[in-house]
Amino acid sequence: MKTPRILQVGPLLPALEARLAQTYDVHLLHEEADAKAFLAAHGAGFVGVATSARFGADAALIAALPDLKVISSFGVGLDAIDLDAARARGIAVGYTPDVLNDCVADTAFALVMDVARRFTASDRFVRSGGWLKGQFPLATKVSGKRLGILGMGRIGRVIARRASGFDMAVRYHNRKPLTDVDHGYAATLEELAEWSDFLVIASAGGAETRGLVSREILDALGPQGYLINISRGTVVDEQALVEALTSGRIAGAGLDVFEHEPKVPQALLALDNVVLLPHLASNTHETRAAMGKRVEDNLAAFFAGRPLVSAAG
Ligand code: 8YV
Repeated sequence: MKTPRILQVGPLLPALEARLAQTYDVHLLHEEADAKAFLAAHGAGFVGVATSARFGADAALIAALPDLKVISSFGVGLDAIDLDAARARGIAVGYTPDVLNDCVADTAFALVMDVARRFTASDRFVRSGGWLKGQFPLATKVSGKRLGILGMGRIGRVIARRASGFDMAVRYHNRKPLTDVDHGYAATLEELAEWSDFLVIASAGGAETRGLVSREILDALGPQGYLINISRGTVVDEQALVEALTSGRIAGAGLDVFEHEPKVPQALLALDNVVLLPHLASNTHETRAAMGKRVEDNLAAFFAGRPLVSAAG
C-alpha cells in the first residue's frame, strides 16, 4: 500500500509529530509561506489531516482537499472543525475525548480555589514585598459552597466529583435534564447562575453556545458570585464579563480560555480578582501523551479499515 499522505495543519506535540512522520507521508501546511496557494496547487492526494482543537479544519481547507477521507484532531473541542462539511463528504473525524477529563476538571478546581482564596494574588503580594508591610486581606471560603455547572458532559461530571470532595452542593444546566445524574437540574442558565456561588462553564464551544453567558447571566451570578471558564471563550460575552468584573457586579473570574486567544482583554490584566491562565487545562505530560496517542490511534484505525477509537458525531 502507498504511504498515506497526511496534511498537518499546525504544530503538534513534537513526539506525536515524529511518530506521524515515521508512519505517514506528512506535509506541514504551517511551514508553507502561502498556505492558500499551496492548497490550490497541491491539495489533491492528501487523504488525511492531522490537526488540533486550536487549528481545526474549516470548510475552505476541507474543500481544498478533494481526496480527504479522515481528519484526526488533537483535542476534545470540535468547534474549529466544520463537521457539516466533513459529514457531507463522508470524511471521518477523530478527536481525543475522555483522556483529558481529569486534567481539565483539576484546572477548573484550581481556578475555583485560586479565585476565591486568592492564592496567585497573595503570591504576587509576597513577591512584591507586601507581607513585610502588612497582612493579606481575607478571602472567600470554598468548601461547602454552591457550584453550578453549565454543561454536564464528560468533563462536567468529573468537576462535580471533585466538588463532592469539597462538600459542595452541585447543580447543573444542560439543554435537557440527564437521567443518570443525581445533581439538581436548573431549567435555565439564569436560574443556575442565581443559585451558584461558583458558575463553571464546561459546555462545548461553537455556534450553539456562543454568548450564552451574557450580561443578564452575570448579573444573576451577582456580586458574591465567581465565574470559571475552562471551555471556550466564545461561550461568554467577553465585553460583558469585563464590565461585570471592573464594576464589581460579579466577585471574580478564573479563566483558562478567551475569545481571541492568545489576546486577553487589557482591562483584565489590572484586576486582582481575576485569575488568567494561557489555555493550559489539558497541558500535562500525561494527558498530552494520551491525547497524542489517540490522534495516532484514530488514524491507524481508519487506515486499517476499522472504526475510529473516538469518532466525532
Ligand atoms: C488543547 C482543548 O489546548 O481539547 C481541547 O479542545 O482546547 C485543549 O485540550 C487543545 O486541543 C490544543 O490544541
